[in-house]
Amino acid sequence: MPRSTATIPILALLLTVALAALGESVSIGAPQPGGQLTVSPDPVPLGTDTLVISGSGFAANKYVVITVSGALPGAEATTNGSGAFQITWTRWGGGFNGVGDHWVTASDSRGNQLAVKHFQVVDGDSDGDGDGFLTSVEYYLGTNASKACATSAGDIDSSGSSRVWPGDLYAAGASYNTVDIQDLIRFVAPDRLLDTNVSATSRRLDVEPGKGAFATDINIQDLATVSTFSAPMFGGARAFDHAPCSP
Ligand SMILES: [Ca+2]
Ligand SMILES: [Ca+2]
Ligand SMILES: [Ca+2]
Repeated sequence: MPRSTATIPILALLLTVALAALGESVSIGAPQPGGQLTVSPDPVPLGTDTLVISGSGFAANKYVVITVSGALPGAEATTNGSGAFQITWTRWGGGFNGVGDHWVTASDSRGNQLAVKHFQVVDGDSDGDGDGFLTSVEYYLGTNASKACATSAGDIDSSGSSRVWPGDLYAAGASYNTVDIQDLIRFVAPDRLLDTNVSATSRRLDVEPGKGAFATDINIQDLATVSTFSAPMFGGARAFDHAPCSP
């Protein structure tokens, strides 16, 4: 065999190793530093077909492979100089058609897992805990969509409202775990929030999300809902002045 043909593959191999060492000197055989992933929306309503997947805290200017468990396609992204990326991912075959747990995984080009983010596909049009409010409304309000009755001090927020039952806006004393006149008073005292738009602190009162037919988010409709809504946990009876919610 002529010497020249044997040396070409060896030179090519050496060149490849040298280039790899120059370009990725810290990552040969070792995973990139991992980062944080976020998914929007979170949770994901049933039927959603598009997610915005963002990452931060990864190595700068690196190729990242994105996978969503139980769904296709896989995707790829390249981090910017700050180690962040954002992609819009669209599920093949249409929207998520079942509730349940999923995970977004970011891996490097060698398949090393860098970060994992859990998310849930939820049915926003159901009232899973039977407290009279749809899951989508509970997520909007920030209340627990799988728990109806307060069971501990941790279920009450700093303003005195239930973190688990949207109707229980005043969860103290005789009004704890019940809906009564005290809950309606929250719309006007200690601060008058009726006929205002939501802020970070007043969103909890917007139990009929948004303005509807009115000029402001928190309006007479929200007050009417608190005084008239019925709840599956009470056999469909009106919640106002009903016996307390019992865990
Ligand atoms: Ca609830
Ligand atoms: Ca109450
Ligand atoms: Ca409203």
